[in-house]
Amino acid sequence: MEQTLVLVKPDGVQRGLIGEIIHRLERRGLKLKGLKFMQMTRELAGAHYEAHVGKPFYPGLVDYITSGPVVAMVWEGNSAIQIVRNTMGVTKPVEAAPGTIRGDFAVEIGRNLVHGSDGVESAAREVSLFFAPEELVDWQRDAERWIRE
Ligand code: DAT
Ligand code: MG
Repeated sequence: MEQTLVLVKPDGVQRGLIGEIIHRLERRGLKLKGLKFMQMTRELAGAHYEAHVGKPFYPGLVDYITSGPVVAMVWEGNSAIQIVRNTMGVTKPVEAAPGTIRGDFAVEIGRNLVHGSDGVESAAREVSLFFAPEELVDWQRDAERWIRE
């Protein structure tokens, strides 16, 4: 079973899209494991985006992700990482398909609303950056058999 870290970025919070983004992941059939509303520090942003250190857009990226509160979540399910990525749409909103979060609500790469881990290793690393193990909830979803065979 995969887990993936999702962030509603500061633009998503400011634009009132927290509910919209959660709604889409919830309806898709993923299972919520943890959720917190928080202000990211520059230290956490640096750890989260360590793969981008040194790139030209890195300073702006850290400014943006720390510019206001975010919603951090862990979602679980088979193929959860790819399901979230496909529900988000591609990084550049101009190229994101209509029907995706970025394709429906965003226009610029520097305001692309949402983060989702891009692989098994980054997901494990990012989940542990934002959540202690005891902050992830074990629960049975009664609708499970109507979502998964
Ligand atoms: P994603 O958020 O789709 O996983 P990423 O991990 O490649 O994309 O990059 C992280 C964020 O950095 C991305 O959401 C927006 C920003 N970013 C990436 N490439 C960029 C670029 N060429 N110019 C400006 N911002 C960029
Ligand atoms: Mg990424």
